[in-house]
Amino acid sequence: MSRTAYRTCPLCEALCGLELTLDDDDRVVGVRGDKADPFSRGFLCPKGATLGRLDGDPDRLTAPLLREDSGHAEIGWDEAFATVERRLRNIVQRYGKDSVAVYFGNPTAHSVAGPLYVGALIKALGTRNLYSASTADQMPKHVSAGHMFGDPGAIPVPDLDRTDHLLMLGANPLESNGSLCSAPDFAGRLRAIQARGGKVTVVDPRRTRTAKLADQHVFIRPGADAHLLLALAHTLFAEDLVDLGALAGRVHGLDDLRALVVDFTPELVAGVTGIRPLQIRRMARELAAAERAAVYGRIGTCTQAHGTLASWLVDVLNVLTGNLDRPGGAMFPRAAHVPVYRRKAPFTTGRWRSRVRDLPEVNGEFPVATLADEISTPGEGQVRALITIGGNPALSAPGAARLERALAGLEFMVSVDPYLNETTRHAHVVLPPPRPAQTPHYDISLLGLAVRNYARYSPPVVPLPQGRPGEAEILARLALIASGAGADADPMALDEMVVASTLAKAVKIPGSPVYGREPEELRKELGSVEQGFELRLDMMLRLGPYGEGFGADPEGLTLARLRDEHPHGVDLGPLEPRLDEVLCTASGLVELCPPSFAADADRLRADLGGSPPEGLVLVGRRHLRSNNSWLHNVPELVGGSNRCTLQLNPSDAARLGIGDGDAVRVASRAGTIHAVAETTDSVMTGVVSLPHGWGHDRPGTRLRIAGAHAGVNVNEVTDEQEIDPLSGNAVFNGVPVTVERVG
Ligand SMILES: Nc1nc2c(c(=O)[nH]1)N[C@H]1C(S)=C(S)[C@@H](COP(=O)(O)OP(=O)(O)OC[C@H]3O[C@@H](n4cnc5c(=O)[nH]c(N)nc54)[C@H](O)[C@@H]3O)O[C@H]1N2
Ligand SMILES: Nc1nc2c(c(=O)[nH]1)N[C@H]1C(S)=C(S)[C@@H](COP(=O)(O)OP(=O)(O)OC[C@H]3O[C@@H](n4cnc5c(=O)[nH]c(N)nc54)[C@H](O)[C@@H]3O)O[C@H]1N2
Ligand code: SF4
Ligand SMILES: [Mo]
Repeated sequence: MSRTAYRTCPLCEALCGLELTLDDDDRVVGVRGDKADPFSRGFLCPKGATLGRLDGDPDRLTAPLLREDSGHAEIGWDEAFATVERRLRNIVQRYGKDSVAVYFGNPTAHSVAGPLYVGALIKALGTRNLYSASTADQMPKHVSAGHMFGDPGAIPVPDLDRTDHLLMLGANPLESNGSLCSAPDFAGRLRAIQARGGKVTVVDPRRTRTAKLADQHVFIRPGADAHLLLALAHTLFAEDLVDLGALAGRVHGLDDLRALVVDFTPELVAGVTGIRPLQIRRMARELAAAERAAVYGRIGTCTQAHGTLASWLVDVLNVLTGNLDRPGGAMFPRAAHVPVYRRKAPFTTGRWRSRVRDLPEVNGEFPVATLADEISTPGEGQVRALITIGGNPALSAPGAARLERALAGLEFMVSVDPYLNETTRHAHVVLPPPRPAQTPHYDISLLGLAVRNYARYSPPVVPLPQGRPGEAEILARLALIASGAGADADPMALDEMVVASTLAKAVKIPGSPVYGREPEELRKELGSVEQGFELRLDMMLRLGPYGEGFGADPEGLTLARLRDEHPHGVDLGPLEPRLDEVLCTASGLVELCPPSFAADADRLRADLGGSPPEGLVLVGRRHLRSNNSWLHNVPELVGGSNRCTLQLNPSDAARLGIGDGDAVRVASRAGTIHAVAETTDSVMTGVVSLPHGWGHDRPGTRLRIAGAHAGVNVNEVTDEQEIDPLSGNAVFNGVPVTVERVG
């Protein structure tokens, strides 16, 4: 007898509801879109459709591993935690707290465990050596939001379902399914813009599937988005098209901005962007003329040399056209688990600096681009041990070959990861989280980025076997080890501590639903739970904007109500203007021209002048059936269009004597790799493209399918010495390379 169960897809930011079919042995034998989910309404992509294959992957680790001379061998959970405790304590005693680094990767943003426990682990370790995939991804957007709105988490999303005009830069949602903008069936939502008479414009050095769907595609030279956006702002001022609308009186720095953009004429940036001045003017006029418009930039605008400036200027345009915080413009979603009464201290960076390259801390992190430096440079404060959680930096970080060598030299490494892969093969202890079917789901990191206010909680579909910890428990136990409480401490103790301290704060904040109440009494109302994360999630939902407020609104959300009354999720309505809830700059205004950004614009001027740069530059690309480095072990998802080829324009190929299918050598300052050429006019001249997440030919891994479709690691040619200075973000796009035919 088969049964049906429901959960959210954990694989990307689209948050699709899934309907799973399970057989008698609790294997996932079928996956369909959950038609009753009010947000995704049955939408599903090929990755979600094969979640059963991933869930049942025979290469998935089921027990902890210990690295021995002969390779990795299985050990018991107690022994694994005891080993971690012993070896970490030893290293901290000898070298101090900063000798232990933490790196957490992309899947931690898709779990309950990551957002709830990684912070506690870092606090308990007391280390400043914190690294994550954020500095290979969206850190520029956090810095932009931090300086403009005061809160690095206040990232506006395009109100896709109501806009009439979408200007999209460096995003390819038809392959990625969207990012920093959760919108299941992104393509359907773009078509709906067109169906209601609106316009979609895509700016990308490649003619992507998204560009083909769009009404207009504009090729841009990689890394030149900030130049383009400044010229668009220039045109708005020059043609008297600036109209702040309801934002008038709520922004600071308009005059500084006007002064900054005054010489960035469309003519001036035409060479560096590769876009004709007339085209730029037309784009600015259309943006200003649209009833409701939104500008949206994603990874192509972040992982480049001017990532922060480009991210900032996207929202500058939203402000200048009066589209920030209004329906159909760029809006701030309201997540059900984030209290709106809490005020954050205004954002700042550089509170401490990295040891080797003297780079500023951003959001409490150092750039992943300097992790290899900190591990391999001797001296006081050198990193000797590393904890990775849901990350594969051996493939995903810039300058990856150097980082891999550094990983191999660590005294101790522990990885929380379901696979023995290119990174975790270096770990002395691997702690595997259970399969998705055994894992609860609530999108703590992503619901604040959804294009409708929405919430969904999925309990585990299959119970955990006796003695097997969930990922929340694994991370809680690591945090307790780091705090000195020991490998045997009750993991729930951590959650009780967090709940007690959150409630103690909440009762003191006027405006909170529990202002003036007794924390102990509130704790009692939460009752008893089986697992600590439930306690915390329940508390967060109750204190949140739709919450039951510990009695303040008896109809409001609790974890039990979300789980039992809304098993397919609950629609909490369209996005609403809420700038006042969000803003926490020192001035209380939107900072339109933060001084550090204006100063960084000098680097843009250095790029200007004369003829466009010669030589080839490298950009990335994503394929629909990929997910960074870790879905290549699912047979249905490799092959076909999902191939690790070097795409180049036929005119460049002819000039270099390269034919389609030829073997080529791609070289940069950082390294050299070999790939197969694929000629296509979908990439502009002067640009070549390789996807990331490949290079599965390392010894000592357990990835049978991926190993047979190895590909090459593009990050052996991306350069860890090049970063966006304001955010420390890696530069994956616009990397200067040479390409030659071999053989
Ligand atoms: N050249 C180039 N490089 C890039 C990019 C690019 O566009 N071009 N993109 C960058 C971006 S945007 C990102 S986000 C990074 C990603 O960088 P990473 O997060 O470092 O890499 P992933 O490939 O996502 O690796 C995810 C890891 O998590 C493990 N995992 C899977 N599920 C779970 C789980 O439930 N729990 C735990 N604990 N682990 C799990 C997988 O086995 C894998 O080891 O890569 C970056 N690197
Ligand atoms: N199928 C699939 N989906 C994914 C992932 C995956 O690996 N595979 N990864 C997930 C992750 S971690 C993330 S962060 C998101 C990313 O989601 P998206 O941002 O939509 O990612 P991409 O598809 O890489 O699109 C980036 C686009 O930027 C273009 N580009 C490169 N350089 C520049 C530039 O200088 N300027 C401009 N304007 N464009 C440029 C590239 O050609 C590419 O088309 O996707 C997520 N979803
Ligand atoms: S679009 Fe993303 S969330 Fe939806 S099914 Fe595909 S991978 Fe899962
Ligand atoms: Mo990402």
